[in-house]
Amino acid sequence: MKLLATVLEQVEKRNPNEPEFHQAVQEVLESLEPVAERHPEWVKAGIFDRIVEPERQILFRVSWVDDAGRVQVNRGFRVQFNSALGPYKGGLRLHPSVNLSIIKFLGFEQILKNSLTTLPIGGAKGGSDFDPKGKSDGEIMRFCQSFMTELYRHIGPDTDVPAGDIGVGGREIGYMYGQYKRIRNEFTGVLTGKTIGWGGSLARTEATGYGLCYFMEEAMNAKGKSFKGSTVVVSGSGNVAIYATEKVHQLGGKVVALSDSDGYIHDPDGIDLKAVQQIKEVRRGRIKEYLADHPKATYAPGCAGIWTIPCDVALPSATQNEIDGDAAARLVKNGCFAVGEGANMPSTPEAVQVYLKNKVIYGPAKAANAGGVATSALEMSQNSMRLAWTFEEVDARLKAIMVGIYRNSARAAKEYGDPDNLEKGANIAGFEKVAKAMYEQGVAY
Ligand code: NDP
Ligand code: 2IT
Repeated sequence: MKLLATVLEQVEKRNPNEPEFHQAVQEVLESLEPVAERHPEWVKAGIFDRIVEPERQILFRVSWVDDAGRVQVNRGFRVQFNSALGPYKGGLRLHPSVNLSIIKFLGFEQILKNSLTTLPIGGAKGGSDFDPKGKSDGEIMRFCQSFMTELYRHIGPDTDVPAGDIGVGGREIGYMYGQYKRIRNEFTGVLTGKTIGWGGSLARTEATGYGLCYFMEEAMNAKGKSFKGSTVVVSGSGNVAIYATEKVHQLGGKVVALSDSDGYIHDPDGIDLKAVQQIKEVRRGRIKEYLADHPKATYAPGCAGIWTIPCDVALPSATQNEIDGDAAARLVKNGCFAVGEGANMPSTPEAVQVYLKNKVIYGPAKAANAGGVATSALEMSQNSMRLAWTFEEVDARLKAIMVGIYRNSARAAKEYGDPDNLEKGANIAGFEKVAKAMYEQGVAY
């Protein structure tokens, strides 16, 4: 990096102890060097310096009362990163590991991801270090209400529209929406990922996993490959992993492994998805319970081992940095020819180097998993119109958007002289649109 080295230096200096944020920024800036060379007017207008600094960061106390009557205190976050293209948009993560570095890396990625969808949404992320595991329904509800009692003043259907991420699904969105409505006395599209019947969009639940497969199918077809007949390993067993698995099966592939934060299951006959949905969506149980009525399946504790299972395609769909350089090398050695990122930043920089060196068809997160937020934007459109589209209509739009993201990323990669590098292509294509908007909107003196 020449032109942009000082931007990265400044980010590291200004934001000490934020390794995930540094990682996400560095990966993007490395791709953008040729863009900076081609657009000196963007360098002069400080676009690169401005895009790495959030427009607003909100940190707040979330106190709530547990079932034993004890007062609990968590920390809430909302980072409103960039509003050049539309209202801030991005999910809320509830996980004990949540801190400012993680929310900022996610918010930064979200700017470019949302740009790639072509829909009018800016970038944001939020959440809390609250751990939903083992909490009763009442505790979840009281936490979500307390969280929204502060957050409501910072969001709105034309300002900032949060949604789900790790630990936040239809149940949590419902409790948060109820509290927002109670306080504001308004029924608007302030959150997406709502359930069906009161403003949620059909196909939003499926959208991230389905979109991941639509993107990867397009990328693989361009290289004469496809899901049909392929063996697939998916990590995680949450929203993204479940619906990625469903779509892989519909497209003629076979998912043989899934995981949670305790360990992974391997079922060489192909995962029985209905059983997994019963365990995870209905009982909120652990993936290990799959063994009870699947005697041929095996279970191993720990997350990393899942990448030692031979497969054609890997779809990491749990969390950040779950595939390191060694795991990537092992995947390649076992014949894996494609990696599609359902999770955000699941591959370390070393892993990405292994993919690129070995010509693995690599679908980077901000492109491959954009189907969730794209369908959130379709939910916003339906809420504004006070109309609801059919499942087929939303799914068809989702598919067209994912194919478009692939083509736009491949186009930018080619235009900048690195035709097979979809990571570079996605970064450049996503950035160009935001940079142009920021440039045209000027800078306040
Ligand atoms: P869920 O909460 O539904 O599922 C998360 C899954 O990942 C669970 O199986 C969970 O296991 C596992 N997991 C979470 N944290 C860790 C960890 N630190 N180590 C190992 N396993 C872990 O979340 P989603 O499926 O919604 O999200 C998964 C990924 O996809 C995240 O990276 C998210 O940012 C990304 N994403 C989600 C979108 C969406 O629309 N939901 C859109 C785009 C990206 P356990 O139950 O044991 O915690
Ligand atoms: O990472 C993501 O894109 C999401 N968690 C979905 C965000 C959204 O607003 O639907």
